[in-house]
Amino acid sequence: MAIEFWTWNTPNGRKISVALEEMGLPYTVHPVNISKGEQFNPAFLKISPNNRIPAIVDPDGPGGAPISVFESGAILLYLGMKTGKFWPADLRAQVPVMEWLMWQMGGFGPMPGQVHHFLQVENEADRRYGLERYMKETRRLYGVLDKRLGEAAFVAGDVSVADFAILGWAWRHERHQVDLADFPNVKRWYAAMMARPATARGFEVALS
Ligand SMILES: N[C@@H](CCC(=O)N[C@@H](CS)C(=O)NCC(=O)O)C(=O)O
Repeated sequence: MAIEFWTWNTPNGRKISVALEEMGLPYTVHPVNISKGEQFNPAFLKISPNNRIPAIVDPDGPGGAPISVFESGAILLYLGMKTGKFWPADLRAQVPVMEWLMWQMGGFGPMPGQVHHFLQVENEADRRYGLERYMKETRRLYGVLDKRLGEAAFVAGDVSVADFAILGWAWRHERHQVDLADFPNVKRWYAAMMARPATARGFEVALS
């Protein structure tokens, strides 16, 4: 049975459409218009108590009973563990996937997200302060990623759910004003990921 995918056309939403496509899982898109406040609808809050997209409902959850999952990192881990795809079986190989997934969730998302926010601030002093702070940190994170991708083809060696998580935000590099030419290993990885047919479908599917 198809997984219900509650989402909107944002970096955190795209992580999951890419993963669902890459894993070949059937799903139905349920748009949640976050600019109209639909994330506060009681029915959505039941599956996503932090009023954020994305969330999923898997009718074929563990033991054959339905399960809902919120937080994109938890969804990626759930889908990886459920299918055994893009999630290695071996604990040693799982460690870098967890590391880079947590790195994305804790920094490479929250920081460029602040850049997106401060770009819209009208008060010039506030805008300058916020952009200086968060653009600097965003560029530092791109530097960390670039170094890693100079050592490994994908962040955890083979393509994993961690790449899908990071890609969702790298997809918005123009919006947070990062030129990938400054980070050649990220640029190479970005092109390789985007050339994957299932990943491309994950970015093309209508989410809004
Ligand atoms: N840590 C969460 C963040 C999700 C998140 O920030 N979602 C945004 C869209 S990208 C949202 O739903 N915003 C609605 C709101 O702030 O009310 C995750 O990774 O799932």
